[in-house]
Amino acid sequence: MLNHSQRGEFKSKGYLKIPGLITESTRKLMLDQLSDWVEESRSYDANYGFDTPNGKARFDLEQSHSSDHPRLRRVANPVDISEAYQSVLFFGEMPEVVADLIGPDVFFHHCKLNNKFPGGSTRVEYHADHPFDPHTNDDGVTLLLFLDDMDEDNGCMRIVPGSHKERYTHFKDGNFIGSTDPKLFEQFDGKADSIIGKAGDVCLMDIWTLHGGGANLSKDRNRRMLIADYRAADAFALMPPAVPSRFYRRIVAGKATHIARLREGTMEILEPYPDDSFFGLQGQKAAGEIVQ
Ligand SMILES: O=C(O)CCC(=O)C(=O)O
Repeated sequence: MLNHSQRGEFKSKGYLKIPGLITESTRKLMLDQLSDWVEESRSYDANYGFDTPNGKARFDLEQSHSSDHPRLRRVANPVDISEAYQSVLFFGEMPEVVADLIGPDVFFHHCKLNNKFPGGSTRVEYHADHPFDPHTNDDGVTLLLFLDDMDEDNGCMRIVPGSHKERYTHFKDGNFIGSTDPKLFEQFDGKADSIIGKAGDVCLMDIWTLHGGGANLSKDRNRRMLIADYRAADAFALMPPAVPSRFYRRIVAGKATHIARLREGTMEILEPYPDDSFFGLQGQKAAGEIVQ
């Protein structure tokens, strides 16, 4: 599906945008499902849905969440509970474009649905994805599927081009902090590209590429995005997955192998973090938590 120049762009910039990769009817199915989850969240006042492989909450609520103003900011592994999400991520164009970059043999690692509400405070600090889930090799892609039009006004992703060729610690004082050093954020902001796109577009990102995203400052525009992590089939985890899916290591292109390929180098290894939420790890409390 991808041509030589698209693959070259991915290699040099660490990311690649592809317009219009899902149909309007598929997008509607995914959004209808999400609306049901948002409705359901009205009856909770703290993170919930502990039926996950590691017992951490599937549904993550922003601090300002209430039954009148539901603020479901993230669903971990929607594929585990929705066929609409399974068909998008396991079949057709998504695995195909990923296999063009890291294939032929690819497995699904995990996914999450980020939901930035208009006027919400949720933001994402600069980080790379590989440090969360280190493997024996780093042939991996994070796929971002836009469920809404996105720009700076509603908190689009910001990606630092070329950063996949560099390495930044995600540790501070010996602890994994889920982001790079906050002192560097301004510098990254000066270099980052705003990933502006239309609903249905996709952005493919190297798992070492630094990225983040501001809050949704708009009055009335949702910013809903599905994020899926895929790895080469010969990459084997160095520790349990941070957000385990019941479909972890499902082959989506090519075939499985039991032979690990190793990349020479060094790698920071985190302890599994107790926080139920990625946002908690980055210092943003969830509903029902006490702000110190
Ligand atoms: O939703 C965003 O703006 C960024 C998402 C992200 O990088 C993440 O959740 O790991």
